[in-house]
Amino acid sequence: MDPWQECMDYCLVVTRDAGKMIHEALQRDITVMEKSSPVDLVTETDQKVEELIISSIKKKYPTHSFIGEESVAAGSPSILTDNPTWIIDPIDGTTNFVHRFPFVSVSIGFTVNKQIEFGIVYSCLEDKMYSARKGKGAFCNGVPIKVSGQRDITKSLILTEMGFKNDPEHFRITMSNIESLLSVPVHGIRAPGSAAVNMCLVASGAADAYYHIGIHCWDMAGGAAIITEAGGVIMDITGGPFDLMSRRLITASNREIADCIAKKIQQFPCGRDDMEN
Ligand code: 2AM
Ligand code: CA
Repeated sequence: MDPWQECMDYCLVVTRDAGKMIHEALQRDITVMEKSSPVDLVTETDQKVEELIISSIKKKYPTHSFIGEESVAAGSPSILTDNPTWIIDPIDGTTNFVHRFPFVSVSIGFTVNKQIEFGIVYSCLEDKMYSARKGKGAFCNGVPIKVSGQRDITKSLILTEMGFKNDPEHFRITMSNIESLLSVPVHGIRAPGSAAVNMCLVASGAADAYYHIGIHCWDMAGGAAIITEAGGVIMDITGGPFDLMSRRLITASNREIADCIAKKIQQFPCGRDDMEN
């Protein structure tokens, strides 16, 4: 008997309800607020969707823990413990949501003893429900998915994100990393705007790798389960083991491409989710 399957089944129901709420919000005017910078956006919908998800899950699993993007923004701690923990991004791709650019997702990862047990990413506008339970494979709308299998970086399509950065040195490194990879050369670089969707695009073979410095555990937790179960690799940008709280990752269809990216990119300090920054 799988103790966490029931949680996963319930997560699918809640994620679908969250997607419906996002769809409805897209029919109305969207009021945008700024968080840490003029390009760090949040809307009432981010907050309402997170409330819906957490209140629904809490009713059924009152002893479980939660790390949600908007709850952390409002002052809740983001410390990962051994307790069963739901790591939630109610809208991953808020800037896309604001512009109605079609990669907007709900991302939920579930950990026990700090290990990811399952992940769900619902790309709402595409109506693609990605899911993965540890040891049981990755799926999109119930159909198995797997990574591309591409081993040659010169034939790869790579995803990253490149928002404005307050620190000019971080900005310079982000841009120069893109230049180094384009000069390999690779087939192309894309920035779809939702970290969770990016991981699912690699998991389903539509792209060969994704790297990012400066994201958060709620952007990565759901997708990490999906990429692993789809046969891909996920690691730290140094090439070491992936750390959910480290705010950075390289994920790829295989180790060769991941290692090539690790060699080509420079890092900059981005702090950790489990420390005051
Ligand atoms: P969000 O939409 O939940 O904020 C695009 O920039 C992708 O990176 C989105 O998934 C976005 O998540 C995520 N992201 C999270 N933190 C970021 C940061 N500090 N800078 C840039 N992107 C960030
Ligand atoms: Ca978000």
